[in-house]
Amino acid sequence: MPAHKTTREVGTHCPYCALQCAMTLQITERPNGAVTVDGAGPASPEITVQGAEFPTNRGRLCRKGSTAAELLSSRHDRLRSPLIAETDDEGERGFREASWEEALDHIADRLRSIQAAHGRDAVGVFGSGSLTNEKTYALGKFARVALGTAQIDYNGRFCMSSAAKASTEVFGLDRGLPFPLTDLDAACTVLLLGSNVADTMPPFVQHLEGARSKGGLIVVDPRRSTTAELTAEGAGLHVAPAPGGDLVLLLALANVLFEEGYTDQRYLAQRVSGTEEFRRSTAAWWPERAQAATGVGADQIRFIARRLGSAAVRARHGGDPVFILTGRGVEQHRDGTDTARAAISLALILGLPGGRGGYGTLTGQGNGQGGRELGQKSDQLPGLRSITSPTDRAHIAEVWGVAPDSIPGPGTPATQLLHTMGTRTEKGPEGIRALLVHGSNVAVSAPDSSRVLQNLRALDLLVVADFFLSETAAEADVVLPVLQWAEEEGTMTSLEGRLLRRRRAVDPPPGSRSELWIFAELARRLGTPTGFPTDPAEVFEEIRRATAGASADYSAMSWELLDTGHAGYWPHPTTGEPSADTGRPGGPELTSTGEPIIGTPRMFTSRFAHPDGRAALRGIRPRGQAAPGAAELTFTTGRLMEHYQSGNQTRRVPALDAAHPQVTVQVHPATARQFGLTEHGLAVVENAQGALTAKVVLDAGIRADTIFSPFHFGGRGAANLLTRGLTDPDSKMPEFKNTPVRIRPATALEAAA
Ligand SMILES: Nc1nc2c(c(=O)[nH]1)N[C@H]1C(S)=C(S)[C@@H](COP(=O)(O)OP(=O)(O)OC[C@H]3O[C@@H](n4cnc5c(=O)[nH]c(N)nc54)[C@H](O)[C@@H]3O)O[C@H]1N2
Ligand SMILES: Nc1nc2c(c(=O)[nH]1)N[C@H]1C(S)=C(S)[C@@H](COP(=O)(O)OP(=O)(O)OC[C@H]3O[C@@H](n4cnc5c(=O)[nH]c(N)nc54)[C@H](O)[C@@H]3O)O[C@H]1N2
Ligand code: SF4
Ligand SMILES: [Mo]
Repeated sequence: MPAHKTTREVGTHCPYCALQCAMTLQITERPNGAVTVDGAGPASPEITVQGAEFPTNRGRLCRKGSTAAELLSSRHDRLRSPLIAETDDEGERGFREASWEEALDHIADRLRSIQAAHGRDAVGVFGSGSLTNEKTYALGKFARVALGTAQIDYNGRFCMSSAAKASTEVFGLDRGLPFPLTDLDAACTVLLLGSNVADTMPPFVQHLEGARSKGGLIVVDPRRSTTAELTAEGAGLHVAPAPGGDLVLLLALANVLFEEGYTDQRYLAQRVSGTEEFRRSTAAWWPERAQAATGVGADQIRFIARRLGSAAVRARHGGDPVFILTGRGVEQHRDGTDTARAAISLALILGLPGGRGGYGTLTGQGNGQGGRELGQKSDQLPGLRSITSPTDRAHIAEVWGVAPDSIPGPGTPATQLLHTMGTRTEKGPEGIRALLVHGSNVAVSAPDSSRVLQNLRALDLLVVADFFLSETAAEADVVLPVLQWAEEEGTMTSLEGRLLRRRRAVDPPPGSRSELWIFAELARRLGTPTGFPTDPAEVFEEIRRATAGASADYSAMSWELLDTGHAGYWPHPTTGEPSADTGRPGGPELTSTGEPIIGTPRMFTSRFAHPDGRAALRGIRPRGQAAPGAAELTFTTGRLMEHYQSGNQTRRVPALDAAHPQVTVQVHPATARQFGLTEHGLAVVENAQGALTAKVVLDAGIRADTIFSPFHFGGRGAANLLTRGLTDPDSKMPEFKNTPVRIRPATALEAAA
């Protein structure tokens, strides 16, 4: 007799990227007497996933989303107990299972003694854009209040910091898309720089259909990516500058727009400052000069500028909107902030932001937006508040119930934190001595990963919270098993600044604990008088108070409204400007699926976020870069459709693993001939940092001077063995997309290793 089955449905959002596609989980549970595959814990539910009706994904999911529930089912490699590292008599390192009591006591003891010996800032905390808003907020508070350390930063430093910095400087505020994603549908022209949405957010592509049908999708990428392919057959244009050429390309586009009179003089006079300064800095970049620097033809530069310019002129008279969007391809560079600034400046001189289209950056991680505004960045407090502003500090101190002076100042940005941790000089320890990691696999995803691995091993204490043993967790002194997306409640903020409810759908495996509970337990052991609520709804109430009056204001949002199908876009203040819900004659504005909108779906419609209400342009001058040597190629990195980030989740899904089981290097056929490489043979890519062994994939769509690998693999297949620790001076974002390397066939010995 089969056990009695019950099936129920839970509506939630995908665990992976910032598009946060809506999905329905259908959960079938067999209660009585069923045993799990591995004998540990209750029967695993069968879960199927279906895309749900929602404005951004409209029922569609990518392959990662549709297989996401496989990781919720009981699996042999799911972490089920805290682990403490031990070395046996032969010197072999291993883990033993420990109780929560023992693991947390041990961590608290070690933290206390490390801080007593080396000071409070000797302990670092590393967070993530994968954490819910509630966990992000609690992590920042835990670091500053319970540990009293300034040293907290997160993986969004690798992802969003350049575009965030540029938006903050030019617009006065950073919301990835300052308009709903569905506004793109009406566009006649979209300039998409360094983003491969067709692989990184497949359901997004439907919002490019409008521009494609009008021949207006322009993709800038050194590869003919899946997205660049969307420009074929009259749908638009693909241009392929050499990596690092984007800034000059953008300045050259601006040069043509100024020269040929396409700029919006009225808009600039009323809403923008610094135009003349910006114009002067573009004067040196006439198309022929830019052609020599970027490899994009002067004719193509003029063509793109005229297309943008004439479309913007039509938009001024009620025509279709025009958008300029950037992704990691142009942002993960030493000049990523300047490049994002140039893209925003281009949108401004055309008069686009605030109604006729505009600029947006495509946020990457599931909670990449909430992650960068709720206080885990080294220089930030919740609400996009500044950690150096006395009024911001006072507001947060009041909410936390601590003295303003007790809140530490700015800490060290991620790359520098990881590259100095555990190191010593003659004068003593250089960087932090202990690190707590929540939601990142830095041993794979940080630049110059062999240095990061070496430094992780030199720490006095490494604690990693994860649900699977990542390459980083494998190095830990203590591993803490935590909950996955559908095992806990919370909120996420998507790439369009929209708050979403993430719902608990299944019970977590016994032995794992929520991170909110871990923070509360550690804080108690460290003797912190301040409360750390363990209920996410309670934390959300605190977030509302902490962000009240800040630029990322969540104060009028509530879980009840989100639960009853309201679409909440921040800022949604309790005071000040009325929300779209209450302020519109004729009732609330609705999303394309009929949900009433609360908060601010479109920003900058009447003013920018600087005190004078104007957007702030200024001059941008490329700093110049050394050209690669004669035998060198430019190594750039990025993503495959089937894997997510460091691959710690997707490499465990059989179908995704089978689609891409090992690291590849994409090479132009002419380059392969030049260097003696054969298709599907193994190549060694190397430089002073290290060497990567990868399977060769020939592709005539990539520039001959450039090669590409995904960064989803660890060990000898980690692309970050080659990337350097170079960072953008303004944002401290690392350069993942422009590394000089050499390439050669692997020797028989290397191939066998
Ligand atoms: N499948 C999948 N989807 C994801 C993720 C994932 O890991 N896997 N991660 C999520 C996250 S966190 C992020 S940040 C986003 C990232 O999303 P994207 O920004 O779309 O991702 P990337 O593949 O890193 O880079 C995009 C493109 O930039 C190009 N590129 C490389 N160098 C340059 C350059 O110098 N100039 C220009 N113009 N282009 C260049 C690459 O060839 C690539 O096609 O994706 C999110 N979605
Ligand atoms: N060469 C190269 N390197 C890159 C990039 C690139 O384009 N090229 N892109 C960069 C970018 S944009 C990003 S965003 C980073 C991402 O790289 P990582 O920061 O390494 O991100 P993930 O692989 O998503 O790591 C998340 C880890 O946390 C776990 N996890 C997921 N959710 C939670 C949670 O709620 N709590 C806890 N405790 N753990 C959780 C997962 O199992 C996984 O082990 O990589 C960067 N590195
Ligand atoms: S596009 Fe992103 S959010 Fe949507 S299903 Fe794929 S990974 Fe999930
Ligand atoms: Mo990212």
